[in-house]
Amino acid sequence: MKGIQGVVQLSLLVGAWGWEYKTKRNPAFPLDVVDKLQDETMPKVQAWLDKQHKAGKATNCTLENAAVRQEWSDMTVEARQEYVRAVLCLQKKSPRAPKDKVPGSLSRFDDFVATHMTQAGELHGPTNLFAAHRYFIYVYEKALREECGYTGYQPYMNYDRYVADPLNSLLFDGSPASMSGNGELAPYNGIPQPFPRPYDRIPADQGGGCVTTGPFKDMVVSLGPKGSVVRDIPPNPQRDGLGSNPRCLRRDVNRFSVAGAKANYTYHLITQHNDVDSFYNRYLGQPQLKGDPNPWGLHNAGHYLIGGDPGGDFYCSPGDPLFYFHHGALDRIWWIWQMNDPENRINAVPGQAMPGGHNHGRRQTTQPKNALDSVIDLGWTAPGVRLEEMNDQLGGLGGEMCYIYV
Ligand SMILES: *[C@@H]1O[C@H](CO)[C@@H](O)[C@H](O)[C@H]1NC(C)=O
Ligand SMILES: *[C@@H]1O[C@H](CO)[C@@H](O)[C@H](O)[C@H]1NC(C)=O
Ligand SMILES: [Cu+2]
Repeated sequence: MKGIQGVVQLSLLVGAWGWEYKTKRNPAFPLDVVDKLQDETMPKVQAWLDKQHKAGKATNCTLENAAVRQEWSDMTVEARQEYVRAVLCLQKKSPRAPKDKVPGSLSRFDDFVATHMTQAGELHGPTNLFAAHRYFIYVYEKALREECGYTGYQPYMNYDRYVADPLNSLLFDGSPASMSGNGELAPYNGIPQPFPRPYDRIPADQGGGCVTTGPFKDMVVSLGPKGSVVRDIPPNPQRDGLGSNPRCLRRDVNRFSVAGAKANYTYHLITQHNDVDSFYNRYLGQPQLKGDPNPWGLHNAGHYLIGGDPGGDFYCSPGDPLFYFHHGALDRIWWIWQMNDPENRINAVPGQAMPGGHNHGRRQTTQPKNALDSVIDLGWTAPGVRLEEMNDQLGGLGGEMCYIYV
């Protein structure tokens, strides 16, 4: 108790919430509006946890023992290299996916890509999108830790830090402590978007071809393609994309895309959408905001920052290891939104009021009345869990889910 109370009071005195006792932020990046909003939200998180504990729930998860997911550029060089090593390790471990069905999975890393492909409906219906991706990232983080000895947690990216000059950032500069750089220039036609012209596509940027720098320059992409927009990728030998199709990692680090994920967009998303369906729709960029020059929505803006192959392929996107940074970022944003009104938002599930929303994309033939009771099924990757457990990252799964973002 003593530790955290001390920090809280000290921080309140100086008018800011920091988690300095656990992690240092990189002073090269002044806090943006979303960082500030997150810091302002922390007392609400503490109050919510106190209330949960009084009610006898999630008794072992506290802000003191919660795992901490950091922004990539806030991590030390050593921590970034340790993370990179863990991902490379997962890419060398033997796959567990059934060989007959998924011959294209060449490693444990690929197992997750294959899961995202085969369970696409499970992961992407409106009721499931947030919670199922939370679970997906959690299970991946667990594999890095338990199978590859990683001692940290899954990093996320704060898009705003990579808007102006991504290729000279700590994420993409191609150094050994980066996640590798851009692909070589290989022009393609941009990424189609469901908006009226001139917003009907995100233009291509300066990449699109094979990645040639950094730790993932020799990475072998095997699964897919299945829904890619990048040219010149050899087709997969299986129609379902699960066959083996070894090729290079292609990337287009796309500034036109990430322009739609500047901090002001995220701030607007979190603060101007009280009900879960409008939050969900804005997250997906629907409908286009009046006069918005980058209307892609946070979800697409972040995905196509790392467009290419497999990053820009709806099914195979986790095949670019940056997928987990992007969905981590979205998970953080959802968490900040939830925690700004936990009583009303922690168990607010999108899509239940949308036409067909509750059943959209789901395989279960009998739907429970309440979406909270539905089961997130990641196939052979992880045990099924009730959706409600994933809504609570500070106490779900009997306290196993217990992490914060800083
Ligand atoms: C965010 O700021 C940009 C200018 O940098 C502006 O064009 C855009 O409309 C803003 N978006 C929102 C949602 O405020
Ligand atoms: C809380 O207890 C659960 C179940 O025993 C365990 O899995 C989890 O790691 C614990 N959480 C913390 C933060 O100690
Ligand atoms: Cu997905």
